This record gives sequence, structure tokens and C-alpha cells, in this order.
Amino acid sequence: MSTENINEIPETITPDAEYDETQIQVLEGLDPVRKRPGMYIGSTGPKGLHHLVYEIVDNAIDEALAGFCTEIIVNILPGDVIEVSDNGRGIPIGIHPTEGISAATVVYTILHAGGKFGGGGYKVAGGLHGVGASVVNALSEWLELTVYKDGEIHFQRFENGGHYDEEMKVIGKAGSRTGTTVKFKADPLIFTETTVYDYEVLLKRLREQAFLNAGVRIVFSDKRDEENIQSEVLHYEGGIRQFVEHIHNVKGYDPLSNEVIYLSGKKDDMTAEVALMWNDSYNEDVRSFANNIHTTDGGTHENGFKNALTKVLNEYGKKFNIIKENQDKLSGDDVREGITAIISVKLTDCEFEGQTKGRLGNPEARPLVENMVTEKLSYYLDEHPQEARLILEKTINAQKAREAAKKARETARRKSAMDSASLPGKLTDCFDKDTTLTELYIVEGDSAGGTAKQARSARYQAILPLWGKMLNVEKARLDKVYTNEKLMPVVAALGTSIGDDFNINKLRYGKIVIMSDADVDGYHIRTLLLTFFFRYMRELITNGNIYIAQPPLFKVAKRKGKKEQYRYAFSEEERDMYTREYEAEGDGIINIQRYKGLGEMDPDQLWETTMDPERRIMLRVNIEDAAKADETFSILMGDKVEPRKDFIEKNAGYVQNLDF
Ligand code: TSJ
Repeated sequence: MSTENINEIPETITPDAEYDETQIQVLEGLDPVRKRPGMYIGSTGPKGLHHLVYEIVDNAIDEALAGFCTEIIVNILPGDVIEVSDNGRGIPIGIHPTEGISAATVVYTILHAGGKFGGGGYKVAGGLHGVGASVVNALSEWLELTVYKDGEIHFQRFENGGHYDEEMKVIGKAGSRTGTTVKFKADPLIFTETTVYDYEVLLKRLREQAFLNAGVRIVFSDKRDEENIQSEVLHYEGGIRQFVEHIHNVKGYDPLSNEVIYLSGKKDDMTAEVALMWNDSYNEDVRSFANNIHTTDGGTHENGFKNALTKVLNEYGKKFNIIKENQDKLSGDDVREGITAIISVKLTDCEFEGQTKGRLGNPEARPLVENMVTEKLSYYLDEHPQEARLILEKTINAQKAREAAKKARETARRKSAMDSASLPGKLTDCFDKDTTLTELYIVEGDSAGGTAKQARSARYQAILPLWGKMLNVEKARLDKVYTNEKLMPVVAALGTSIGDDFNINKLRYGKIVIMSDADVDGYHIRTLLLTFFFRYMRELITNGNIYIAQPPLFKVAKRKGKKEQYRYAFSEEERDMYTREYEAEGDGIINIQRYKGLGEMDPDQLWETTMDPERRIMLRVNIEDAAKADETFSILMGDKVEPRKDFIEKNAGYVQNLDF
């Protein structure tokens, strides 16, 4: 998300007569943001909406990191107004040397006027830091800034994307209090989909920031419902060490040894921190951050960590003859099986690469992390021989399992090569082979499978009904997946193979559609499949091949004599809306049919509502959806009772809405 040079694009603006000079300046400054919001905050959907809060909070966190602020208060107020306060120095309010207005006003009305004014500014700047305030202002219906500084309270209000009638003014005495408070309402003209915040989404991100910035205290409250205020204090003196512990607790993992390994180092203006711990699962959870921004696609810092980890464990194993002369080296996958790790680097300037800017590109970050981890982890192992032995044993077990899996895979491949076509017997294939057209519907149960077979377009839609008992992928390794009755047909039908052997060029269908019922079993099947794709065929998700079909829940029909009109409803609200509309028309008998499952629809209905590319609605699964499924799966399938109970209690509302 680069905002470089945007304010230099010439914009021709015809000033309204009533605007004075400062306002024209504001228009020139912020107009591009309102014209193309996506360029600044990614989207105007829920993701972009939540991004506004992060932008403001990031500024307060910078003040905390600079050592001038100890507490940040974040409130969601009635009407989905956001209020962020800190007890820092307060944004400078003096007249800006070149702009001639208050420096704070500059921050809010001119693009790219962030952080770096007055004094030294901040060392660490990532993403939109410092730029964010004006972007948030541009996209707000209104925004109020209060600065407590030099014994006075300074205040300014902006409206309709950064316009103001009055300059910054003193509205009272502050005494010794200092700090900055920002209150804003996202503009519904921009965020047309929704301006309602999701507490859990904000909580997750704020907690992450509290972990990444050890010692920062964030008090987060949802005060929208005065009768039911939720509040959480996020304050972790242990920083990313506690982040690792938190992940283990949420997922219900047992740690291999009790202590989180924490490594850190500095070079020039850069810092690197790593916290890691192994657990009793077989999953790898490595998350990396650069200047507090989650690098979902890794990058140089993450590569440095992985290289160092593999190298150090192999060297240690050789040195103490735990890995024997004639034994293969441990691979990266071996050493990372069952690991939870957080990597956090802070650099003067971050370069983010890739389509979604999710990968760190700075070449200097690799040796920074690699050298630090090599040196400090070797030292740790030498100092902790007991832990070192446990880790080595765990990774050698992983290596053995992987070798066994490879053998099982080769046997499976030989076997499948022998039975002629090698496509699963349950698959009803389509005629076309062109993956820009072909679709595979994975359907729950034989009965729905039968309907789907009749409904489909035989030219480009294939149907694979799933059946058999669910496998606990959490505990099963790749070798087990290869002999699993439920998942093998999926693997065979897709043609790509899995894990290290995955090859997207062999994919037989461009779209893979999960079509399951809107009940608990359907939810389980979806979670299982998404978890499976997330762990073993992740590229299908990042490549956008996976979809979830949206069958209707109701048919609302009205009969008047021989004439029948009907509409399909995908939610209870829609059902009620259509019913009301029909009722309003007066005469006729209204009939509401509820579909308990796909099997209850006839093929024509299934085609027109759910499978016809011209009319259907499908959800494309993104990596966040799949990661969430993975987490849900770990909780539901793991052997810890507590996290499962928590999950079911938290999601009780959702489960109640389902049909048992
Ligand atoms: F950016 C913002 F307006 F969105 C925002 C900024 C929002 C919030 C909630 C807090 C802040 C903010 C900014 N808190 N503290 C500061 N500090 C400064 O801007 C500041 C103060 C003093 C000096 C100095 O050198 O004296 C320098 C800076 C950058």
C-alpha cells in the first residue's frame, strides 16, 4: 500500500466560492483518498473499515515505543464511533513552519505529513504510519481531535472527509495532563457495505500489537451496548514470549518443555526478536512481523530464521552424535514440525513485496535474523542440554515419520498406477478438460450427491460425494492422509498430489466447490476440508481455487389460483422480507418451504439456486478463512477439553441457529 507521490498527482479542483484558502488546500490534500479509497486502505469493505482503527492506534503505539506514553485506551462507542486516547506528549500544535497552520492540522489534512516533524520524529515507520491520520480523516463522516498539552486542552473538528470551519482552538485547562484523543465515525458514503466493527477482529489485532510491543498497555472496550460492556486489558511485559504461550493456550497444545526460547539482537538501526516453542502437535505455526505489520507471506526475515534453525539443529545433532554419521540431515520441515514461532523485526524502512504486499523484501533483514538466531540459539542449546535433547528427539521423530510417509506415498502411487484410470469410483467426472471451465463439486453424502449429479452441467461440472468417518488430521500425519478413505478420493480427483509433492499444474478443475448443508455436520465437513486444503494444498487457497456454495435456506412462494410466484431466501431476514412483500401485495396463499438439506431440493431447484454459474452465489475462500478453519479444527479435534469448551460456549449463538 504505497502512498508515495499520490499528493503530487495534479488534481484540478474548482474551488467553491465559500471556501477559504486553507480549505482549498484540504481538498487538494485529501480528495485523492476519497476518490480512490482502495489505494490507501486496501478496500472499502469490513477489512478497510477495521484498518482505520489500526492506523490511529499505530500512531499512539509509536508514541509509546518512543517512551512517552504508557497507556492507550480504545473504545467502540454507540453508533460505531471509535475513540483512541493516549497519555503521550500530545501531537505538536504549534504553527507548522512551511504550511502556516497548526502542525496537528497538517497531520490530519495533508497526505504524507506524518510523524516526522518536530524533534527527531520516530525511528520506526511501517505501512502507513504517520500517513494514516489524514487518510482516516478523509474517510470519516466526522473526526474530533483533542490534544492535552502545555496545560491546555486543544480541540478541532473535521467533517465530511477532512473539512473544517474552525482552526485548532483552546477549549479548557488540561492541568498536568498530556496526551492525544481521536474520535471518529467512518463515513457510510465510503464504507457502503458496513460501518459496524467486529469486536473480535479488533481485539485480535490489538492483542497482537500488545504482544509485539512488550509493556504497552492497551485497554480495549466495546461500549456500544450500555447494558453489556465488554472490556479487555492487553498488557504483556513478556512480549512475543507471551504471544507464543497464548497461541499454545488457544490451540490447547502441550509444550515440549516449559520455557519459551527467546532470542534477540541488534545491528545498526535494526532489531530482531524471535520467540519459539515446540509442542505435541504436528503443525507448523511460524508468524513473522516487520515494523509490527504481519508479513503473511514471510520474506527475508522469515527465511533467515528458517535457515538458521535448520543449520543450528543439524550442527548440534552432529556434534553430540544424536544424528549419526550415516543418517540424513534434518530438513526444514522436520525441525519445524510442531513449532510455534514469532519473528519480529524493526527496520528504518520496510519494503513489502508481492501482490498483497505480504512479504518483506529488505535483503538486510535476512542476515540480521539468520546471524542472530545462529549465534543465540547455539548458545541456548549449549546452556540447556536437557531441552536440546528433547528438541532433537522430536525433530528426528519427524524425520522418521516423513521417511515412512514417503514410502507409503510411493506404495500408494504404485497401487493407483496399476488400477487403470486411478480416479475415485465415486467421482462423476465432466467431459471438458479445460480448467478455465471445469468445476468439482464436493458434496456431502450420497443422497445430495445424486441430486447434484442430475442438476449439474455434465460438460464442465464434476461431482464427488464424500462419505465415511471423519479423520482426525490433527493427529494423523501425511502418511495417514494417504490411506484415509474420506480424503483420498479428493486428492485423486484433484490430481495435484499433496504436501511437498503438490503440483498445481496437474489440477484437473479450476474451481473446487464445497457444497454442504447448513447444519452442524455440514459445518464439520467444511472445517475438515478447509483445514485439509490449508495444511496440504495451501496453494489452492492462495490461488483462489476453493469456493463454498451457498444453497438457499427457504423458498417463499405465493399461489393465486394457478399462478405461482416464488423467491429463494438465503437467510431468515430475507425470508421475512420476501414474506412481507408478498403479504403487502394482498391476495394469494403464501407458503414457506424450509430446506433442511441439499437432498430436499429437486435437481432443477439445486441448479438454478446453487450451481448455475449465471445465477448462483459462491464464497471464494481466502487464506484467513482457511486459517480460521484450521484453528477451529485444532480446537475441536485436539485432546484438550478446556479450549473446546471455551469455543463451544463462545459460538453457542451460532450453533443454536443451526438445525440439529
Ligand atoms: F496520528 C494520529 F493523529 F492519529 C494520532 C496521533 C492518534 C493518536 C491516538 C495519538 C497520536 C499521537 C501522536 N500520540 N502522540 C503523538 N505524538 C506526537 O505526534 C509527537 C509529540 C511530540 C513530538 C516532539 O518531538 O516533541 C513529536 C511527535 C511526533
